[in-house]
Amino acid sequence: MDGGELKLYGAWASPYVQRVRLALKLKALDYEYVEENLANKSAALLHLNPVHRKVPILLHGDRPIAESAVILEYIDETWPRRFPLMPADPRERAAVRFWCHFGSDKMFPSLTAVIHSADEVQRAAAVGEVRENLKLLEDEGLLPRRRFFGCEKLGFLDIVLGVDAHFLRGVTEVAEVDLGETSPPSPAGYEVRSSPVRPGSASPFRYDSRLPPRPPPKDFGTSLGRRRLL
Ligand SMILES: N[C@@H](CCC(=O)N[C@@H](CS)C(=O)NCC(=O)O)C(=O)O
Repeated sequence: MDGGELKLYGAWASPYVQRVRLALKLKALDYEYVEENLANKSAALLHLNPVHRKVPILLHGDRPIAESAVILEYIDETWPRRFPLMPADPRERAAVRFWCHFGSDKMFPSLTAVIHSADEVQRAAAVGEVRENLKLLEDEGLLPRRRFFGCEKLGFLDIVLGVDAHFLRGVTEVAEVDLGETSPPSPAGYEVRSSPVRPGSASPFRYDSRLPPRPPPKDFGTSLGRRRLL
């Protein structure tokens, strides 16, 4: 492996970690995976990401890289010829980065707010925010009227927003909320992501099969270091 072996520190329920796992899979890169207990972080995690103390952390040789979007760009730039993730056009790249921030700063926090809401009032507000965020994506034409987010080819944004979509399905199960009336019908609308990785590809390799199996919902929040779900 150029630059040394790859090791990923993660937590199974973290969409940020799943982003990196998907990118590594698409790039066909081998790596060692280390599952962290975020309620009791390892010394290695604290040493490798002393600023944020969060996963994912990708260790390439002896060089740690943190922050999922930074890691994705690092992987794409280090192995540019294997399944390029970023578009070539600078304006398209800027748009990808913009919506990537949207996923991290708005979409994902609204989803976790549903899980961690303390009562029905809070939960209704959080669900409302998820719906607003989905509407923003829809208004931008980023939800799956097309095969992939934003462009004709699976790429960076599919990894970022597609993983949020997977998380969203988990959220609806765990919090027992129905987001089905949103426009587009949220979890179902995302099912398009279950299509083969490459258009025309004969590969039976499907989106869900690239994600690790999900343990029972009760473990969903605790694995992210929380004591209770609701
Ligand atoms: N902005 C970071 C967010 C990573 C993040 O929030 N990771 C969570 C798991 S989903 C974590 O490690 N939490 C541990 C903590 O907050 O103590 C990224 O994109 O990588």
